Amino acid sequence: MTTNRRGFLLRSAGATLAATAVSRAALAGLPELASHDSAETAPPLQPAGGPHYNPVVTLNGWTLPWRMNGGVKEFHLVAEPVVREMAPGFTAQLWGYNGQSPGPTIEVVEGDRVRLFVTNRLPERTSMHWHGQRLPNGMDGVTGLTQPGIEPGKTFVYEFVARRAGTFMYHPHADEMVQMAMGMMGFWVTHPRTPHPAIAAVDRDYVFLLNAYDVTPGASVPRTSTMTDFNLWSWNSRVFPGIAPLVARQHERVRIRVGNLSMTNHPIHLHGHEMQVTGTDGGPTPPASRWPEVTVDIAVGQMRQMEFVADAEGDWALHCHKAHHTMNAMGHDLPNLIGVDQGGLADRIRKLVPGYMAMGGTGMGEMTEMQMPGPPNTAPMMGGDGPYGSLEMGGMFSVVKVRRDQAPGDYRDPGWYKPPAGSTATEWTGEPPPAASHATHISPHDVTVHANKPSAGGMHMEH
Ligand SMILES: [Cu+2]
Repeated sequence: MTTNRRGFLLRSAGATLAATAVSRAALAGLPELASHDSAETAPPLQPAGGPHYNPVVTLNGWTLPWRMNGGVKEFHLVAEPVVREMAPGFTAQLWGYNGQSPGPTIEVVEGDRVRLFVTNRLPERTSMHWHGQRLPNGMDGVTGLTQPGIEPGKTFVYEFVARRAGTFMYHPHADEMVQMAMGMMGFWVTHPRTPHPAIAAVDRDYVFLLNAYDVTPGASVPRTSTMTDFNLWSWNSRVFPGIAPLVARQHERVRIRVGNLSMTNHPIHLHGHEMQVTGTDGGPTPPASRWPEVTVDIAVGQMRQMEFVADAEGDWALHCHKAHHTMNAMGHDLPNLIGVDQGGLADRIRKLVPGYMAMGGTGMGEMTEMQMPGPPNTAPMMGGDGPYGSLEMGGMFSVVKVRRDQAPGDYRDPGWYKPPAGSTATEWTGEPPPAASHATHISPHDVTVHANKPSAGGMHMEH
């Protein structure tokens, strides 16, 4: 049985799970299959019964309901093809769990005995690895090493005690290159059972995974053999402007937990505040070892939990600092034409590369305003309309929205920040600066154009 999104929202809003009252016969079967078909951020799933914890919020995702069965928390994950809206106007055909990529977040308490049913609805075998967990070797989910693969149509059962509080993830250990490039991954949070000296109570606790895809503009299925040259850099399989904001009430303590299952590192940069790394997938960092950062680099296969006090009101950018990772599909493999008189140049290149469009002669910002057309089902190269025009961003970018009047526990987008009068950068209207003494002129012959590049990420468009 599939729980639709409306049903899920109603259940989580009621802070109770229907799963607590199931018949004995039902408990002998698989847990009810919960599925989620929306890319909106679901409200946090409040724990039914004790112990209490402040649940996490999965950006553009949701948390998997469970049922109690004889003192064991039971979850049901289904590996299956999914359709993911990665940004408005762009939908990808991925593989994921329970209707989405990434799969739902699993949230438990230290000491919980957990039973996880994993059903395979993919055309090839898979397995599930519980990244970072202390567990019996045979539950570690490495195909061929600790278990046979889960063949299509089959269900495996994993069971272990969540021994260590912290930040974890799950992903297949089977045909990894294909299955992770197709979006198979999910988040796992184990809350401490009793207060832990190195794990602070926080007011907001956000989680997301860093992932990347290579989808040819106009297509919808990722190329899985790509090693480094991805063209969609995403958080929870979403690209800006499709990534939800992280909302906080002023002075709240905020934790952001991030895991990296892409193929390169991502320096995650927060504006206007200082963060501390309070934990990794190896556990909480000792408080005496912490130092302030405004950019935290997250290497491949690593997780970092960062914390800060949201004491400055405003709309603060949170993004990967690799500039190519805040661009969407069509921004790659372009010649730099800044300062170039392009008269006739594009026509000449078009003879070599049908459908070629040039980067703008003053940079690429101008192109976001032109709303350069791409093939159908292509994320805009960069964009996102803010209160002052285009943000000229794509990919791994979002906004931390800190508001004095945001109610505790309210995760709704408060809209754009309205700064106090006189506190915003404005145009100088006094005497203009002297004109530049000389201007650089670049001739078209100085520009390198790779006419033989395949069209994977470039702006080679068919008309
Ligand atoms: Cu990055």
